[in-house]
Amino acid sequence: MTPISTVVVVGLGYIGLPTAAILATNGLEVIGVDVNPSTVTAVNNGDVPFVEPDLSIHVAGAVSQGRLRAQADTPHADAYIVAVPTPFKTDKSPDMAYIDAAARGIAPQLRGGELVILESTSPPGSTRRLAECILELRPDLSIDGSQGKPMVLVAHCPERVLPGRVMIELVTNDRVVGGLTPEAAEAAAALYAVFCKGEIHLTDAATAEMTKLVENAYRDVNIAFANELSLISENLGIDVWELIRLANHHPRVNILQPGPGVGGHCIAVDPWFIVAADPENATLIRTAREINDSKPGYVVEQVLRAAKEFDKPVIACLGLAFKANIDDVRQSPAVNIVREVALNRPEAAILVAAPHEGHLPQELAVLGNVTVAQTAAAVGAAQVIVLLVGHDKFRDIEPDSLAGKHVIDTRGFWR
Ligand code: SAJ
Repeated sequence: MTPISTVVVVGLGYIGLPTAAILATNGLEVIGVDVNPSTVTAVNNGDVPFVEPDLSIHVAGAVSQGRLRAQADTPHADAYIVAVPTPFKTDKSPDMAYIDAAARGIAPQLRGGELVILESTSPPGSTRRLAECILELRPDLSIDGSQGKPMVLVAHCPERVLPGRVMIELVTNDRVVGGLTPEAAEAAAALYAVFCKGEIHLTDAATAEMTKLVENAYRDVNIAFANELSLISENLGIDVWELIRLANHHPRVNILQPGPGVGGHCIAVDPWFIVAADPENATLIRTAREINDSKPGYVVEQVLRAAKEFDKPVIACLGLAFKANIDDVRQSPAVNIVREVALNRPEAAILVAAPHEGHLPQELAVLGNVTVAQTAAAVGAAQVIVLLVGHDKFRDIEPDSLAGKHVIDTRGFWR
C-alpha cells in the first residue's frame, strides 16, 4: 500500500478534530472535512468550536505549522479516517446516513492502495457496508485484490476516549483495530502507532465494532444498576451514596454512581445498536437503557413535588451538560429535566446556571420561563435548587446559601 503522508479526516467533531490535530502535530499532512461551514472556518483559524481541555493548543499549533487545514469537499489522501456521527432514528435503529455520505465523498477520490478507516461507533457490519458502498461506486477497485483489481484497505478502529480527557486518552488508551482483511488491520495499526502509546490489538472488523459497543453497554448496565438502587433506597429511606460507598469496600464490588440519567452521544446510544442487532437476546441491555432513560422523569417528579407549595416558584437548575466540566449537551438528561419542569410549571422562573455550557440549547431557549443566570444569583433567588451536573465550579457555592431551601442533589454532589 501507499506509504501514508496525507490523511483526510471526515467529520471534525469531538473525535475527528482531536484525531486530526494529533496526527498533524505528529508530522502528517492532515485535511479535515466537515459539512458545517462554521466548523471549517473555525479550524482554519486555529480555533476549536467546542470545549475540550488541551485541544485548542494542538489545533492552533497544527494549523500554524501548515499541517492541518479544513474544507468542505473530500480530497485525495493516502488514508481516510471517517469520524462522523452514528445517531439512532426514532425507532432506535441506527442511522447510517452520515457514514454513507462519507463513503460517497471518498469513493471518487480513490486510486487504489489507500487505507480507509471507520472510526465512528457503529453497529455490527458497518465497516463492510462502508466498503460495499465504496465498491458500488468504484467497481474497478477491490478490498482484497480479487480479480487483480487494485486494493483499498478497509478497517474499523473505534475511538474509546473519555470526553474531558480526550487529548490524554488518545495517546494512552489501548486501541482495537479490526480489518476487513488482515493487511488492512495492520495498515490501520501502523497509522495509529504514530501517536498511540497504548497497545494496539488486531482483530476482524465485526469483532472490533462489537467490542466498542460492548464496552459502552457494560458501563450503561452498571449505571442502570446504580440508578435502580437509588430508587429502591429512596423507598427504603436509605442514603444510596453511603450504601454504594460501603458496598464498594468489598474487593470484588465496584458499583458506579446514580445520577439524573445517562446522556452523551455514546453510552445512551450504543447499547441500542446491540439491541437492534439481536432484539431477542439483548434483554438485560435493553432493560438497562430503559432504567437509565426513565431517571430524568423521576427527577422531574421530585422537582415538581418540591415546587408544589409555591405559586410562582423560582427554581435554580445547576448545569446542562451530560456530565461534569464539559459543555456538551447532546442527549443530556439535564436539558430534558429543565424542559419538562418548565413546561409543567409555566408560571415558574427557571434559572439555569451554565458555567461551561454558556447558553441555552434551542429547545430551552424557545421556552419563555427559562433563562441563564450566574450561579450565585440563581442559588440566591431560588426556593428549589436542583443540582444536575457536578461541575467543579459549583464547589464555589457557599453551603450557607443552600440553607432553608429545597435541594435536590441528583449526583450526591454535596454529600
Ligand atoms: N454516569 C453516571 N454514573 C456514573 C458514570 C457516568 O450517571 O457512575 C453518566 C454521566 O453523567 C453521563 C453518562 O453516564 O451522563 C456517560 O458518561 P461517561 O463518563 O460514563 O461516558 P462518556 O459517554 O463520556 O464516554 C464513554 C466512555 N466509555 C466507557 O467508559 C466504557 C468512553 O471511553 C468512550 O470513548 C465514549 O463513551 C464513546 O465515545 O463511546
